[in-house]
Amino acid sequence: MVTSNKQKTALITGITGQDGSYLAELLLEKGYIVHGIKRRSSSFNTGRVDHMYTDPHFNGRPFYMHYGDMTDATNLIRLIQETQPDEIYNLAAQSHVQVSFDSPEYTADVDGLGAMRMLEAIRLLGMEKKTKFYQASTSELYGKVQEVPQSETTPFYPRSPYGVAKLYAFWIVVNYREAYDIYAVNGILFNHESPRRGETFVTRKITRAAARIAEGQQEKLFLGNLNAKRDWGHAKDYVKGMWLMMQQEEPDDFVLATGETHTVRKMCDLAFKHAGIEIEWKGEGVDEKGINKATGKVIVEVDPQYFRPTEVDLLIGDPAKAKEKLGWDFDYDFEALVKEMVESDLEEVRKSVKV
Ligand code: NDP
Ligand code: GDR
Repeated sequence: MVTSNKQKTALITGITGQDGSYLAELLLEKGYIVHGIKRRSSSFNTGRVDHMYTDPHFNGRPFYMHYGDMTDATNLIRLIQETQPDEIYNLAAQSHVQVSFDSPEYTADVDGLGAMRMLEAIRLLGMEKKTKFYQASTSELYGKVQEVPQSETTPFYPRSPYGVAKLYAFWIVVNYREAYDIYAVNGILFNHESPRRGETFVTRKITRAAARIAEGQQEKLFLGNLNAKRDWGHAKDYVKGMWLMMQQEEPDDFVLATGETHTVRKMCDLAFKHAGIEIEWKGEGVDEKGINKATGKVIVEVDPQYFRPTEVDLLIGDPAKAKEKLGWDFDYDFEALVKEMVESDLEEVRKSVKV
């Protein structure tokens, strides 16, 4: 592998996920050598990053993938030793909050201990002065509402095994920073979405269904809690913030958010509107139904199987510190985000219908 002295090397865990794919693009554009860790799977799981080998814009740029897993410490140590990264972005996680109630031990292992394994590898290899570490922390740490808007000083009160696992990761980052002087940071990121968002997260589930219903490919959409409020931004904007956090004089933790919050119901209204459907809401609680105003057909129903044992009711972040100290800001507002996601899903549905 030919490398110039100035060229930085990054290692991204979770590169095949939504954020990993956008971050890899950003770093390749900035001239980094990018290494990513992917999991062995019985089917293809690299759909979000394959274009980095084939798209002429990226083709020829130094992009390498390695097999690995956050539960496998020796594998992680070897990969860090072999790739000698200047910056590690730890994005790998069992990232679905509802799934974490079904798989709490696995979630703790990957999301909590996984972060510690990476930090411990840096220490074991004596790379404390060379390698910076970014941890994908989350607004789920805030959980039960303590204050709004939530900032770096708001107390944590996680409400799921996912949130609790990420709490361990948050504090192990702080501890390794203080104990071993590692440049290690937490990005406390509020929900961020995109056309690459996994299909079981609520925004993508809604935009996909809106497109499919508009094109006559689906009758109804079943959702859980319509009253939950989230601060939704665009993943492309948020990976820029991750990079900025790694370029500072001193390591520190930052919130990235838009400062606006919307209910799941509002997200539905907007997505369906972009797909050409106006929704009218009737009923309450589990009997609440979203009706297509033009046809009178029920298109959204509440299904209690999607309710969580404990819910995070309201998230709204205060990104003032990131704006001031990092110069970070976002380009996409909520409306632009939803529009892009619906348009992308409409295109996908229309393509699949033609085949
Ligand atoms: P995704 O679910 O899209 O991606 C998760 C990535 O982690 C995938 O590449 C996945 O691999 C990988 N992964 C899962 N388990 C393991 C494992 N055991 N070993 C190695 N890799 C594994 O998440 P996002 O891109 O949305 O999020 C990135 C990170 O940011 C996550 O840590 C998430 O918890 C956190 N976060 C996300 C926010 C958001 O709104 N998106 C907000 C705040 C934090 P595979 O593709 O094979 O499944
Ligand atoms: P979240 O995202 O739990 O905030 O975690 P998700 O999109 O799963 O849920 C958002 C809210 O919508 C409600 N909801 C539904 N959720 C899903 N998935 N499916 C449904 O059918 C449905 N109906 C209503 C949920 O109850 C919830 O209140 C995301 C993940 O990316 C985490 O990894 C990340 O840390 C946080 O965002 C910030």
